[in-house]
Amino acid sequence: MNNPEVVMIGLGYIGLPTAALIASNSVYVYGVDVNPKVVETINQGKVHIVEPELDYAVAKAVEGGYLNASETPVEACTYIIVVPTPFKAKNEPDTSYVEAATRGLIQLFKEGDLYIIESTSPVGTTEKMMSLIYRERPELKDKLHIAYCPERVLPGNVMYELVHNDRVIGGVNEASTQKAIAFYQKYIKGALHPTNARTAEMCKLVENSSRDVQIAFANELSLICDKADIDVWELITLANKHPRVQILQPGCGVGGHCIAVDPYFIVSDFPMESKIIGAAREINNYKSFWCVEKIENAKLQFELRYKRKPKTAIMGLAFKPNIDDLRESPAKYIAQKILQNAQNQVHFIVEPNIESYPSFKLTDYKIAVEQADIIAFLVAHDAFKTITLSDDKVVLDFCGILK
Ligand code: SAJ
Repeated sequence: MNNPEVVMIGLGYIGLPTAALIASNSVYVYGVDVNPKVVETINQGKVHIVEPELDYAVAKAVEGGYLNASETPVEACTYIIVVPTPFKAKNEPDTSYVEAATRGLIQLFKEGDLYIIESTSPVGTTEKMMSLIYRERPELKDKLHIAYCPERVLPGNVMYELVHNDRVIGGVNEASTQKAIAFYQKYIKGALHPTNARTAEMCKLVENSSRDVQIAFANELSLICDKADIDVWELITLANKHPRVQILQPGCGVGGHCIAVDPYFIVSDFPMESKIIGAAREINNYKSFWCVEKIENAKLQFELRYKRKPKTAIMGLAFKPNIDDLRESPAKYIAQKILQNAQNQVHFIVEPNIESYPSFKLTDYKIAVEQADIIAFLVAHDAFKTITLSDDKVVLDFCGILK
């Protein structure tokens, strides 16, 4: 097979679905990942991540010869970087994976190529990578197309949203923006909105930070209502009857590797200005501690009242309802804290969306609910909505499952 049209660096939750989408248009995509197991799995036409319809898309693309994977890149015309941008200590963003991926491409670039970063990045990253490229390849200055194009797909609905969501396309100059739009419009039905690289980088961060602030407002209400002896779920339902009020739902904290992380990209670069954004992160993190306290307090009250230690059911470990993803999950954190303080009491850990998990012995939710004295709902899984609870149970509902 001749040289690929597209090289996709990073074959994870976003990179692999994006590679499969492009390949499904009979475009040869050469995927690159540092993990040899990921490379091997994909070359077998299989997937290493759970995402509806992805397995079929990857199998078809690999079988058709439009997708293969390797640990090192080759020459192409379009290069897309979709590697993680994790955090170092003290919430400092780490763009070393983006830089390493870019360095691995520098000798492959030729005039007219398109270089895109999709990874969530601090503002200015794309311009930094441009300087890096032109320092090493001065003869290519202003002859490459360079853009930042964030994605906003929802885990669990990626294959649909990749095609139908609007996208923001931020070139380092007008020609780069237009070149990136011409590329994406071959695969994407959503509108493509042109802007510059810095605005596109900030747009991604602002989308998730705005949601984090909204969730923090709901979580703060839940703390206030607990003190005010008001049902926060009823309160929010009533407030949302207002035509222009849309308060989100309190939870046991904010999980996932996006909403709980992206706001720190802004706070770390603009610490003096980002007061609400920083405070929202603190509130959402504090909510998980607060849930641990409420559960421990309920256990103590039970023992004082019934002169015996309670059996406690912890309902849900995933980072959000109806998924099996426990990465950065507040519920998982709460369960771990409760078990650390177990004092040989009985605890039932429930997660209906997974079979097993290394650090927890899981119990079926029906058994847990029947045998436990205290039932703490952390995640509003649909499976829990059929549960009927006898009056003798002590119920803590941190996720509105009972409303
Ligand atoms: N949560 C609440 N209350 C709510 C809504 C959510 O407590 O009312 C919690 C969830 O339980 C979860 C966390 O917030 O722990 C995040 O869940 P989510 O569904 O809000 O978001 P993600 O992380 O699955 O996906 C988000 C989406 N961004 C926005 O909705 C602005 C998605 O579009 C992004 O592409 C994704 O982050 C990402 O990868 O950036």
